[in-house]
Amino acid sequence: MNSMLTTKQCQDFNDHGYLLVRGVFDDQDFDPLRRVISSAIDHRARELYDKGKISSLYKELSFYHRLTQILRESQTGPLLGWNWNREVFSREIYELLTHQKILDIVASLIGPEITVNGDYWIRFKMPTGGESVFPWHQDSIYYNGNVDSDRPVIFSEESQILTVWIPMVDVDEQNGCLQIVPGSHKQGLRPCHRDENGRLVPVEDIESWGEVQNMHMQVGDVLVFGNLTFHRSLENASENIRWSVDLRYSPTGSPLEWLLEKWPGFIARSERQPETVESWEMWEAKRTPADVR
Ligand SMILES: O=C(O)CCC(=O)C(=O)O
Repeated sequence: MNSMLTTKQCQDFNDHGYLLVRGVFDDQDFDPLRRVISSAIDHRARELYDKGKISSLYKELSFYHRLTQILRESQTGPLLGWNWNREVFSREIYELLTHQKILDIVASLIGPEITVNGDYWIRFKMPTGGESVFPWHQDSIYYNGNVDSDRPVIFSEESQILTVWIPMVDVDEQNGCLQIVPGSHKQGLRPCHRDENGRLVPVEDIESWGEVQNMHMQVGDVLVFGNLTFHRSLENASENIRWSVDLRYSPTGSPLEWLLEKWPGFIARSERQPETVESWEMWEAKRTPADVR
């Protein structure tokens, strides 16, 4: 069944810079990815155990609690938690990235020639109070070359880079859901500076530009936003890790060589040249051995 967006949904995305699509997936659709994450956690737990940083492998704990415990005891993770890319590079990630429902949503917004950018992230947002806030930003600012100079070199303002943000637990203000400033994408790429944690934050009061929206989401919902849309994630004030995965897509042929060099991607869909679509094996071959676990 096709999952293309309606004209109204596309219009909303263009007007507000984001779109929340409810009930795209069932919880069990994430089982293959959970298995990959579990195995990556297992790998990490063994490393920490062998180094004497944890007293147990905590195998008896559930998927959702094991990493929290390991991180608490070992105190190894950065305060925001871990973001995994190469650690979960797998056929399962490929299958999520190329899931027909996601590609239909993406195609509705950027057209049928779709390249997956390799910078997908599994995020473990830790329950570490205020330190777990991910401050306001536009994704484009992280793609710029020389952001610390007075005049950043703009590489991606003109490009379309779509983020598809998918929670693996229900999210609200309590456990660090995303917030968005609707319409902020229309302001172009805004000046920023580095905060005390090295994060790139806007110098302007961007919250005054619109009514900040809390992205309450349930497992199965999908949020899509563009590279110029201001967003942040709130403090995780719950007891547990807030798990999510974010995926990125651009129209094939976008001038993003610098990005694809760092995180090789692949052509995921093509109406014009279907023979150019790349398989998991082709993507796997593009990653260097240092790039995969
Ligand atoms: O997941 C988060 O907390 C932040 C994600 C984010 O900012 C992004 O995907 O661009």
